[in-house]
Amino acid sequence: MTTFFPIAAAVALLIAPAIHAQDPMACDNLAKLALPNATITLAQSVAPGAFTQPAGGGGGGRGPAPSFTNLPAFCRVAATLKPTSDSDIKMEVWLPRTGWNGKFEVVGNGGWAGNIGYVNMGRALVDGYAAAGTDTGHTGGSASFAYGHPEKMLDFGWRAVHETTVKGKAIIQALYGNPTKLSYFNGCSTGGRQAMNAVQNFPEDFNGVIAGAPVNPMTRLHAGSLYNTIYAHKDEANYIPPSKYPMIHKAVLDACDALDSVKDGLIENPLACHFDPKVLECKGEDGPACLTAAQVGLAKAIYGGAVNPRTKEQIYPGWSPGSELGWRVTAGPEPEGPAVDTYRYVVFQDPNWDWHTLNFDGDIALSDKRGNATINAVETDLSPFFAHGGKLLMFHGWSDPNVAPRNTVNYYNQVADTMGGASKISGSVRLFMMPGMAHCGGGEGPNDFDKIAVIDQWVQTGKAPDSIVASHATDGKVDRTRPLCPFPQVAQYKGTGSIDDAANFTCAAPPK
Ligand SMILES: [Ca+2]
Repeated sequence: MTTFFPIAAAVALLIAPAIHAQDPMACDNLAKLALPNATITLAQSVAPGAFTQPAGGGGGGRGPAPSFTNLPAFCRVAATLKPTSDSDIKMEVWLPRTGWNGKFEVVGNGGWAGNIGYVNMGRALVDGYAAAGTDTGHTGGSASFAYGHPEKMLDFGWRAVHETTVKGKAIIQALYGNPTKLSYFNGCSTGGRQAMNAVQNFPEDFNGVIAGAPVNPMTRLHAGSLYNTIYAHKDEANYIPPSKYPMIHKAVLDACDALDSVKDGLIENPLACHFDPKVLECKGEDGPACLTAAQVGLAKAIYGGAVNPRTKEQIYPGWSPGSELGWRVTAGPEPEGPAVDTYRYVVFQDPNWDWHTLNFDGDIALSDKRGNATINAVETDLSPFFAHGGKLLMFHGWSDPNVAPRNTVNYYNQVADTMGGASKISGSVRLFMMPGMAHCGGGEGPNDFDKIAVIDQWVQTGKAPDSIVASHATDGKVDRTRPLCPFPQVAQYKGTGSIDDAANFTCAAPPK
């Protein structure tokens, strides 16, 4: 777009922070906005559907290759932030040209981040939000950036999201002339960990926070992941070939699907499922329909979780019955890449560290120390966030093979214990466990709901969600809806009507 911008207006801009949205030139002139420790590198009006993702961009999104043709006209602002001399944080804010709903959504990252979540920013924009995202201070999905760069580690750990939020609010104010009315953070996986850091360390940044499947404490999760890998390969006889995963999964469903009184291929409450893989032990020779005794040992290790061999302390909980189809993530041929990176670059600061050598006693103590100082978010007293009126929506798929869902249940219970019991926190935090959902989406269970609409409704009305309808689709067509229930409640069938229709279920305490 060709712009003409009188000098007088430019001077006025420097004096008055407000730029009026009706001024079609205002976006381009955000390039002149002065913000501390920040350089605006791009301020550009983007026509409807005209955005294309830069090479290497994206992340945080799921599904098919991103298409941005549905985006409305927006003002795209990119900035580089340097809160420390070693920082190099890239961020973007997308501001709707028309129809801004007055609110701000910051989107989270996945894995070791290293790119901006354009797909999720696009979704926020379509919903009428001003949206922001950050690469967290480095490029690419490896953690090698952190080697010898402690400040960059902190940028990844928590600072980039906070700085992006603060700068994003200032850019919104500058373009629209009004501050954002409400601000939300929306993340899953690493984004869930970022969400918990925001809640614990910057309780005034957001009015509502969505924390899905938090990779938190990241060092403990990655110890749990490597525990499975090490068990699988310390003796190759332990290794379960992925071709056996469906067989194990079917046996688990046969044992536990009906415990919730509905045979629907889903285990509503895996906490009540005490599947013993020993029932699958081969009577004679190894074969596709059974597990050897050594393989039974690995299956038990995966369900049981990482344990300190000396103290027997549970280092990290095991994965849940129902997760078998995804066991390749932690018990496959190779260790989980991000987990190895965590120990190489956060804990041992040794690029040549060999994952086979992880010991689950002293190394875990070291990982707590290094991790809690950088990337983990372990505080269970959330009073400052709640006192500020903040609402925290947590969710986690029960079949998640990447992040053990019981870890999120444990954290929720610890927050309740710290803060005087579940009834004291139910107006401020709710956890929705999702039967049959994999990591942040996918899987056999209802795995899709409008998270931002739920948190927005909660924040605006003050009424916490008592149930959320989620859906499952095949080839883009919804084939099941089901209520998600605030933990520890589970969905219970009313006894009549389709089991694929949420209307025929209620939320209730799990059957004894
Ligand atoms: Ca069931």
